[in-house]
Amino acid sequence: MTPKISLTRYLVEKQRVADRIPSDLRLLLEVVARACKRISHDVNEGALGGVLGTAGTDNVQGEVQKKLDIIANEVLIEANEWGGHLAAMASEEMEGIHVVPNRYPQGEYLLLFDPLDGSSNIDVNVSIGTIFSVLKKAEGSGAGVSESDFLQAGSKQVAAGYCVYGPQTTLVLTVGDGVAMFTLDREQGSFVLTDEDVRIPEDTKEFAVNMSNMRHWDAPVKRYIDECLAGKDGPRGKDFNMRWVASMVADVHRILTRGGIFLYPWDKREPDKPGKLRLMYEANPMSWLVEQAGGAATNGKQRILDIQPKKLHERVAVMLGSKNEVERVRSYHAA
Ligand code: P6P
Repeated sequence: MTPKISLTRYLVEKQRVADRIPSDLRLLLEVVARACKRISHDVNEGALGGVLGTAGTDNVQGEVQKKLDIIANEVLIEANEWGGHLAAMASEEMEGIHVVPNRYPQGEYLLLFDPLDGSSNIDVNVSIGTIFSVLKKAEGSGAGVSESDFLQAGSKQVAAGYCVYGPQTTLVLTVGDGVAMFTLDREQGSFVLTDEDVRIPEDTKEFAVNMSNMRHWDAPVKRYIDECLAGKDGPRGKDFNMRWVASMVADVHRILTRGGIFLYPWDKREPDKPGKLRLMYEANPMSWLVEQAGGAATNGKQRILDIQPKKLHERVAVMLGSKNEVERVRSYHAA
């Protein structure tokens, strides 16, 4: 029987053969994985754990916080404070950065996360997830840490991933040489390697977008979706299927698993905002995972990973997934 490769063994072997994972980064990734196991447990308790519903507060984005948003954020903060691998953390749920307290040693890594993405789905028992991105303080940035240390393009990430809490709890990770998936073995209490070379098909017949926003889109996005809807009698010459979970982690996991294109474009409801999704802890980690699996990710005008962030919580339009479809959408923006 093929031996089960645990996340720990995978990281140790990746460290030994590829020298891609220095010890502090390996510790960081194992700590994040353990935090995701704890979040998975809390999510799975649902009503039995009294964790459903709202917390009665809004987050920095002005969105109503769910109890589990706050729980997940606290689990990640507490798990990562003491290890000595991090300088600071940033979260969708916190306005400013969280600097590692002086009572603990500080490391060189910066951890960003959306602790529980898709939380509007919690109360209706639909898949949600934790998204994380790892940066390093720039060489020579000196002692201390500030928000400006985080403002690095997505191409500077040293690790990125998510944990989807669905029928399975699955951790998906890249450190820059491909994408691996690990499924939580609840009997062993460990993540087990279940796909070590995730590849996205370059073509697809499946798009993911919130169609209710169609009247608000820019012409290039409307053209792309209209052509998909026209099916085999239209310019694409093939029929398309549509999926929209309204949980980015679930939609991206489907695309990493069987292909597809995900779109959350700019729309004229809030014209001053480039998009709904956040660059630093949603679009960047997901875009790196997708590119590492052979896909592509654009904001319509440029590669998402090339965007130089100006603010920690800035938003971005996102079109990512099967390479040839993303390229088509990008070309419509350039037309
Ligand atoms: P809408 C969840 O709130 C989220 O940030 C993403 O996970 C998801 O793709 C999107 O928003 C859903 O947005 O407008 O369709 O509810």
